[in-house]
Amino acid sequence: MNNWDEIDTYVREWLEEAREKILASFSTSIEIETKSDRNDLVTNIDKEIEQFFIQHIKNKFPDHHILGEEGLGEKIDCTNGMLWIVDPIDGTVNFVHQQRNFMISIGIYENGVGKLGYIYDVIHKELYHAVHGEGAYFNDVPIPKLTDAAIENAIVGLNPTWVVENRKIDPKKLSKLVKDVRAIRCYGSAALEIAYVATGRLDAYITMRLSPWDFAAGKVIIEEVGGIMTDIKGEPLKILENSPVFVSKPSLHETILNKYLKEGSL
Ligand code: 2AM
Ligand code: CA
Ligand code: CA
Ligand code: CA
Repeated sequence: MNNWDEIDTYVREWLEEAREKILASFSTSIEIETKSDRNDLVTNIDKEIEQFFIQHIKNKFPDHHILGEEGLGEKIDCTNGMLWIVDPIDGTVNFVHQQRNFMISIGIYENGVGKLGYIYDVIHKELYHAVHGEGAYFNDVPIPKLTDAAIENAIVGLNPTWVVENRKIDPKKLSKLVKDVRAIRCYGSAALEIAYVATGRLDAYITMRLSPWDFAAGKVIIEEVGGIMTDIKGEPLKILENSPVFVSKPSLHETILNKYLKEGSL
């Protein structure tokens, strides 16, 4: 039996310490490298913060497993036991260019079930978190269950990358969606956008290319407020696999899926 309160206390302590490190890094010269393409960046700070969490987790919970974006954790191929899924900086391009609009994202899973989720907005000092079965919180205030929104009143998080020619989706499908909704927003941090759906600032978020560390924490949070997170076919996500991700208020999820995303919906 795990002591969730004990884990929660440590996570909060480490998030604060990580925040201090990130803020201090703004007055240093940051080393930036590209990863898969020129829009995919990593810095020495991403690596340092990941290493910081790994060291603390290993020290306090030696039998827990850790998957981190920068690969400093373990190679994980099964969900047995306790698994921490860590994105030290989600929104690295924003971190580098804007020094805002990035998050620390930590999902804690037990035998494949999301138990705790933390998304921390370092700059605003705002914590989104959820405890499986108990609810989700914004700065420790309970987040109300999501109510529905009509498509014409909806604000949808979507990167314009997916509305121009691309290899993942027919751009015509998404351009119809862009025309029908009230507004589109693109923040450049998947964790932030999922947290925004959970708190009703966005009604839905669609993206074609996420990894487990981008959505692990968000999934725990969104499900606690009655939101739905699937791939763009409406299939459940597998926690260790890369996938397109579609997260939304409940009935809007069905509407967008049937009217815009499914095969033959045009
Ligand atoms: P990251 O900043 O941790 O890499 C940007 O639109 C969002 O998508 C960010 O949350 C970013 O996470 C994530 N993302 C996932 N894979 C990406 C990739 N290959 N290139 C750029 N961003 C990626
Ligand atoms: Ca990255
Ligand atoms: Ca990420
Ligand atoms: Ca990252």
